[in-house]
Amino acid sequence: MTRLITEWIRDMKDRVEAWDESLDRQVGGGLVFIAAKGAGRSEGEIVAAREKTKIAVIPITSGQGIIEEFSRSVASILEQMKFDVFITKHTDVAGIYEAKQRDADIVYLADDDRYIAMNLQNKRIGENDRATARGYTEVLEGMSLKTRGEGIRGKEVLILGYGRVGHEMYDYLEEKGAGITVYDYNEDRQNDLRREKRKMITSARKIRNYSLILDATSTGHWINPEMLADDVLIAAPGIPFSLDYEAEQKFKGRYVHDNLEIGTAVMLAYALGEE
Ligand code: 2YJ
Repeated sequence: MTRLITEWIRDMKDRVEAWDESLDRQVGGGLVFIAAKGAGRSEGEIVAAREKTKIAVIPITSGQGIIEEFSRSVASILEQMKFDVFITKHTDVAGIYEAKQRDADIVYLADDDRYIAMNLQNKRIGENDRATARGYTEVLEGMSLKTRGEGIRGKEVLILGYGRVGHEMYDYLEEKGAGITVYDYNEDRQNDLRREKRKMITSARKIRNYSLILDATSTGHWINPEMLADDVLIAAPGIPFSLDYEAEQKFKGRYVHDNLEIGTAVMLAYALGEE
């Protein structure tokens, strides 16, 4: 799994508003819309929760420790969704205690393995892998509706990368009734796919044959323009971003990629209480 580095998120708090607007233009809805869709809720429920939900972001020092700007970036995404957010002064267990003392309803916390939003009132948890997979599947569907006037039900979608997020994408695409093919260069994962009798391609040259792609790989910059169909749409949570510089230029407007925003937004929709 990719550990975020400060460089990738440094200016997030200054860019999140513009990013949200560009998401809206490309997908037909911004962060709140995607959060609601990804968690199977209505936008109204999220809007109504703003007034009564206080969120604490707790820096966690375990493992490789604090990532400078991580808590600030998470907070800025939740603020962009117009929620009341604070970052605890204390870290770790003392931070959880502080959050509770200051009346937080939901806490956000991440170590090197898991990133979760936990509702202290009702025990609901928004988990980042699932939230990211579902949010980005909705992004792909939104892009497809916007540019082609059709959703992804009955269409073939290629998942790149069969790790934790790739698996979650598979389950959600199945729920949505899409056809699914997976590409992973790792032989152990190819064997898993064979065992599970799931459709796959093992040659990166075949990626060109697909016009809907969900990318959950973390190699970075391994896709060049010749590897993609001209009309491709790509929803790509994998970090670092898979497209190389030329592909990024050529396919501008045909992909959505972020470093933290969509997963964080969908986690909130999962963690919120029932109406
Ligand atoms: O609190 C902090 O500053 C750090 N403990 C944050 C750690 C963030 N964790 C990661 O980057 C992990 N790779 C998990 C993120 C899951 C993204 N899918």
